[in-house]
Amino acid sequence: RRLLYQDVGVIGFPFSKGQPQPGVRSGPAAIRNAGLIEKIHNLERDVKDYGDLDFEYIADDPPYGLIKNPRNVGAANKKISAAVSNVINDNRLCISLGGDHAMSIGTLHGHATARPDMCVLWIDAHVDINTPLTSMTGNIHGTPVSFVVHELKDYVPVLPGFEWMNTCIHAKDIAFIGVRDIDPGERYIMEKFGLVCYSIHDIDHLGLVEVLKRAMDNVNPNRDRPIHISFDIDALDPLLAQSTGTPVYGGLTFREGMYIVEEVGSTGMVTGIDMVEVNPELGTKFEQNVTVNTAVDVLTAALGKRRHGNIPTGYVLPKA
Ligand code: 4U7
Ligand code: MN
Ligand code: MN
Ligand code: MN
Repeated sequence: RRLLYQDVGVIGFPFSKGQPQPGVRSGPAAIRNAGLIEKIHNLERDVKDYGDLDFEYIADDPPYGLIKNPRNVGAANKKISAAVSNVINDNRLCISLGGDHAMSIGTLHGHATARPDMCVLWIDAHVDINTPLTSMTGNIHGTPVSFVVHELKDYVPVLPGFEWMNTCIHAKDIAFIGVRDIDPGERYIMEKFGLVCYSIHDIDHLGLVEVLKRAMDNVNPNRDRPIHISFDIDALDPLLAQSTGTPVYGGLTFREGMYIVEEVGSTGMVTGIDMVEVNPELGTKFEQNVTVNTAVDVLTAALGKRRHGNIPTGYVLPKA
């Protein structure tokens, strides 16, 4: 198989202004402390840690309608976009550690800047396609997809802080998997623009193998496009991921989560992965550990760790 990028770059975005809970800023540190870099290294991949980005705080940031912190979120995403395209232009698969899902405005924009032909698998309990005008919570982490899809350009106002950005993917370039909580405006948008969505119901009905095959046929029919996986930890069942801001019952099992990233990762075409919405300050100590360790397991599985086992290069079977 053709491996597009062998080498890996990890970058942290301790960012929380897309929703109200500050603890999600500790996501990158918790995921690093759980040994991510060493575990990637053990997979015999060259891995470079680009560290964490820091974001300047803009004190004067009144809401735009209901939407909170537009200038902080816009400015942060400008930096995130540049950082991600820099990692990908270094010929490394970019792993972006969050942070809340508002940061994926920047990760998708940066990935598309470096690789305009990329496509997106959005693994989430939610579709995050509210526009700033349909959002009922005013939290930008429920809206990132609306900012990047060309077809939605006329429906998304240019928020203060977002003057720098432009849309970067088509509606047909993204498929959603794991969905089970969708707002009325989002459902309307999904149907109006023909966005592809495989809900938990579809997984129950068709099985995950078929769902994943269909999703890849939708966004990557010739299997020749670079792939961005945006993995919201709340896609997984709250039993595995209680430490997240918006958990929803009845999510993906551990096995389903692992299967998705193993299968997509083994195409060799993944060039960007987001791991978002890990909030190590929510839940009990036990739930925090389970959530963070699961996030690390998802990432290493995407990078080639196999549950059937891996043989290190040069392994020699000891002779008696
Ligand atoms: B996440 C929500 F209303 N749709 O817009 C909203 F239910 O990044 C939830 O997927 C958004 O975790 C969840 O605020 C955002 C809500
Ligand atoms: Mn979500
Ligand atoms: Mn999300
Ligand atoms: Mn969430």
